[in-house]
Amino acid sequence: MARYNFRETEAKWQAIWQERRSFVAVQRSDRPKYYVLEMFPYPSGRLHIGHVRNYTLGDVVARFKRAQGFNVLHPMGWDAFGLPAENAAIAHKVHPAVWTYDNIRVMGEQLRIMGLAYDWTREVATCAPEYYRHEQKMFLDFLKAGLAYRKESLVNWDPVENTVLANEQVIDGRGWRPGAPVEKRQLCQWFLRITDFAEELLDGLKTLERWPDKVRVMQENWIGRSSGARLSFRRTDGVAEGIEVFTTRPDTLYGAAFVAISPNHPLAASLAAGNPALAGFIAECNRIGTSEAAIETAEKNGFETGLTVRHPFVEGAVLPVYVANFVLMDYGTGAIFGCPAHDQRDLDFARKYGLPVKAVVIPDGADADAFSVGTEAYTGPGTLRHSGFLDGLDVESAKQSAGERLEQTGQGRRTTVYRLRDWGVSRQRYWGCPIPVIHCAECGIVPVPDSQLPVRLPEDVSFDKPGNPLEHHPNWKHTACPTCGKPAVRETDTFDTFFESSWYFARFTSPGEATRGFDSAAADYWLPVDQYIGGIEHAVLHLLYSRFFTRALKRCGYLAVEEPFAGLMTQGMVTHQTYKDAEGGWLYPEEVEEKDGRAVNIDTGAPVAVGRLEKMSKSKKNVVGLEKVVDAYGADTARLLLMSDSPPERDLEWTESGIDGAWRFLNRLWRLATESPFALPPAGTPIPAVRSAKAEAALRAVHKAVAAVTEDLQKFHFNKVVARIRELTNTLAELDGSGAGEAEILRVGLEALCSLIGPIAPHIAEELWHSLGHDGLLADRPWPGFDPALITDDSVTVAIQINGKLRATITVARDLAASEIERIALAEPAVVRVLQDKPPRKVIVVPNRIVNIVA
Ligand code: ANZ
Ligand code: ZN
Repeated sequence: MARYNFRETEAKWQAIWQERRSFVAVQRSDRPKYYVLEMFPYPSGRLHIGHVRNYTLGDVVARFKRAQGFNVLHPMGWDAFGLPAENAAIAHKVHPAVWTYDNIRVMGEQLRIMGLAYDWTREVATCAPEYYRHEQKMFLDFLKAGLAYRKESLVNWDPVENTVLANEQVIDGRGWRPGAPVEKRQLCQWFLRITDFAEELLDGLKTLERWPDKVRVMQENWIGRSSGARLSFRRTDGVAEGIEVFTTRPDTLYGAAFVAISPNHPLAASLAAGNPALAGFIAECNRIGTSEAAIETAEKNGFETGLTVRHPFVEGAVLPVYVANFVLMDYGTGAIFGCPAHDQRDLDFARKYGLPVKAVVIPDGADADAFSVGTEAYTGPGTLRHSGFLDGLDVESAKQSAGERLEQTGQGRRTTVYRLRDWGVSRQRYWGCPIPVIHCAECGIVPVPDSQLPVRLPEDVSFDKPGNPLEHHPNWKHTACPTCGKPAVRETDTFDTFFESSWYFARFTSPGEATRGFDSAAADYWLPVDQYIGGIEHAVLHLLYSRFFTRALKRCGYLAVEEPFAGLMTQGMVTHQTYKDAEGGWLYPEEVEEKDGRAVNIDTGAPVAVGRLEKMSKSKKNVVGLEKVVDAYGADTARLLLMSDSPPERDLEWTESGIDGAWRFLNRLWRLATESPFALPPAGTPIPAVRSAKAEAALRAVHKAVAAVTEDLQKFHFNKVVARIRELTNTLAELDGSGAGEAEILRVGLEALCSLIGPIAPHIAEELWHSLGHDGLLADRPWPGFDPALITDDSVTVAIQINGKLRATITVARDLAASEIERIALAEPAVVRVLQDKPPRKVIVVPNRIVNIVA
């Protein structure tokens, strides 16, 4: 028996698709467009088999939609700027560009051998000046539109490397590389005004019906809208300027015990000037990173300033002012009032510093005078007490009422704040897009004129010194001011790499466009992306930045859409068993074999501990190389396994038996089509009207499979698709050619199988299609239809239960009358035996499904 020769076949069809430009997209109005996109990869090295799941998912969608008659755009490119390239430069003395383009070449080849239906003519690499020059222009347009600005902001400063670190580079308060304790510093940085769109970005989530709920909730929380009030506490020392706080609970004002300001509040700095102890406290606070998470987990500490402020409603009452490490400078106003009885953090703080705890919201049913708060703050609903004009109100009414009073007395106003911060895009890095501005001593910040774009990265850089190589470069930053012509210096910061990924989906719509990044008409035709596919780890930043960027581009006249991604699918991980030797070192799967139910090291025979299933990752060595699988089994087999067993959003376990099973199935399909024991009629032979019962059943199975697979593909239930294809293959394998119509139906069935498996295993499908006598490409063939009359069954199986126990099943005509079903059920021998001549007490018939008998 000839085995399917995947090696020749896969290469052959890949060459044919390429030669015929099968997947090259063109803008056309005669078909509905469909844009499917997988999050483009960072070219970090070599892909393993777990990496290609999401590309395969996208490919199945692309091929299916194409067959359904859509005009499909399915592009691929490289998110090519980033820190790993610089680390490679430091570790291996290879230039970041060389490292990056090497990886692009390797990974591109890996994607090609998977047979993915990309329009490679649109490939982009974001580190190319032809790409990044456009985002320099976009940035300058944002600057003009007031959407970009520069301000002092706190950064994580690594005092050893003399450089800024991103939050994710700070681990337990230390820099990730040299491990030195990190400090906070004020530095001038560029920001994009994403907060301008906070409301819109929040409201827009409601329109994204084809996004997973959890992603929408995560974005909602990230944007974090809070309604409350700002109010100003008057100082008792006569200084006119009060301390302004933000609160979501103005109803609790009568329970206020203190006011606290952030260590980075301007008032804290001015108080510290005459107070070394306070200055020391502030320095101590600054030793932890700027991230909210770092602040959240640190122990709550305060410093009493000696300042006091007046209560806004209670004549004569004063509150102490603290500097407290848990108050963030960049949320609300950077100052709070604390109400210990109704906020856990305030309560912990009050207990630590001996401040009063006065409950003002009394839970319903509790006694107002007896109710007190111990170690747990009360944050639930209730009625206001000990609260002057608020007494007797519920929490919501009290918030309103307190807000109104603050406004009437000129002490504050109701307001909404967002957790969302403006997007800091400055990075002190080499391998990123240069920020196109020039600093002139006379003129200030001067945008680089269009005629001088792009500002290219210099190639001759050295990574010998810590810090930013652009800063150290001997002459790159020295230039002439475009306005006055005097010597000036370039901005040496580069953009956060999320900048590039915030608009690449638009670039793909017209990748050769040379003036604005993309052609507006092309963007408006193709966008939004109909189906976006990627990891859940991008649920917030990348997806939120892209949504913002699209709106900012719209405001600047680049395009018309607001939401870049109409549909989103977040795929699960590919997992694999982990292995450890006796010393606790990880082992690769190929170093391990199962022998007599025990795992042993192939070379040494030493026992191996089989560990948990984990996400495939190099660090645990539980990876399977992509080439290894493709060399041994072919891309189709790998693709089939990647689509089998688990729905896309769930994890998928990669096993040796799984790949073997997929391989055996494809060979089975191959033999069924090429080694049929009876001759197939020529293509196009009509199915005879008179056919055997077996032929009739097989024909129905074909139409049912087409109907079901079509629906499952539409819903992305790819694992079910695989199951149905296997089922149909089994049914067709039972035909022996003896009955009328069987040969014709086997042909029709095989042709349908080619179409159905085509999106998943496109090479073998193309080959079988060809071997069935067709000249054109399967890739160009429309998706098969089905006859609705052939997919409904005219008989149904009905279960019979007696006292809840299944006793028999009967097959009856669909929609048979209940009385008739009851008669047949009661005559069933198994039922007669159990009932033993006694009439049943009750019979409940659910037509087409079940008969329940109570004996
Ligand atoms: C008084 C109060 C009493 C508060 C009470 C809460 C409960 P969300 O919901 O996250 O918006 N807060 C305000 N600005 C802050 C800052 N910069 N750093 C740390 N905490 C800050 O939280 C709003 C609440 O967090 C505000 O309401 C304020 O404390 C605190 F029983 O004011 B509240
Ligand atoms: Zn100048």
